[in-house]
Amino acid sequence: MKLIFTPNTGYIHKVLVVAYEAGIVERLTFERTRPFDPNTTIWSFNPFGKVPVLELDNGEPLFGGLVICEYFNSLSVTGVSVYPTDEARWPALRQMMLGDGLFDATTLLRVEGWRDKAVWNLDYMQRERRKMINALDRMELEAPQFASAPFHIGHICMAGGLSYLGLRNPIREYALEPGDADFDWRANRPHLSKWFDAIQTRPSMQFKVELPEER
Ligand SMILES: N[C@@H](CCC(=O)N[C@@H](CS)C(=O)NCC(=O)O)C(=O)O
Repeated sequence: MKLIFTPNTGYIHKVLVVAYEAGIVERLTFERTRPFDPNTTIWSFNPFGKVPVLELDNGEPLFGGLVICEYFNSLSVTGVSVYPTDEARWPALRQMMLGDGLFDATTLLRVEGWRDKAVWNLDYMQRERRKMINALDRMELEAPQFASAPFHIGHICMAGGLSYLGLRNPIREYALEPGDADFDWRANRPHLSKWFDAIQTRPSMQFKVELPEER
């Protein structure tokens, strides 16, 4: 199986974390692509032009990071499933969407900001910014309970969203509101910060794929 994605130092890719937890990393090959490069190959696999994509051994693609996570989990040889089936399931899935929604809003805000500032769609950017802040605040609210559940897809997606925000911070970069130039998601979110730091020790969180740069 081939995972087509954009490896970024410092970014926790949810699909890689699930692959590691499932013990199936050896079954994967990796290909780097950048979805916004004009010569990206991604469109031939995914009608939406997004990474990540998984090309199965029969040539069929799976796209949508969350679908790839479920697929990897279904192949687990470690006995680990990151999808709880008991009462932890719905909080886990809610937190999955919090993390993935944070990632999506961060990328959408970032991409809008690539346009010339004179033609920024400020209403749209404010909406994405609001989603990011709301997701972070909701995570902070729920964070005191994170440690009591077994490690799950919600934790993985939230770690992914937060690590992306560590890498690219469009709130700080575009400074739409007073104070944004110093924006730090950790400020006033002590429970979330503590939890995020604590899970970094997990081997699956540290797993990285090093690929040569595209030429
Ligand atoms: N939540 C989605 C996020 C995918 C996503 O937005 N990937 C970005 C990474 S930059 C992308 O490929 N964007 C290209 C585009 O929006 O056209 C998933 O996990 O599949």
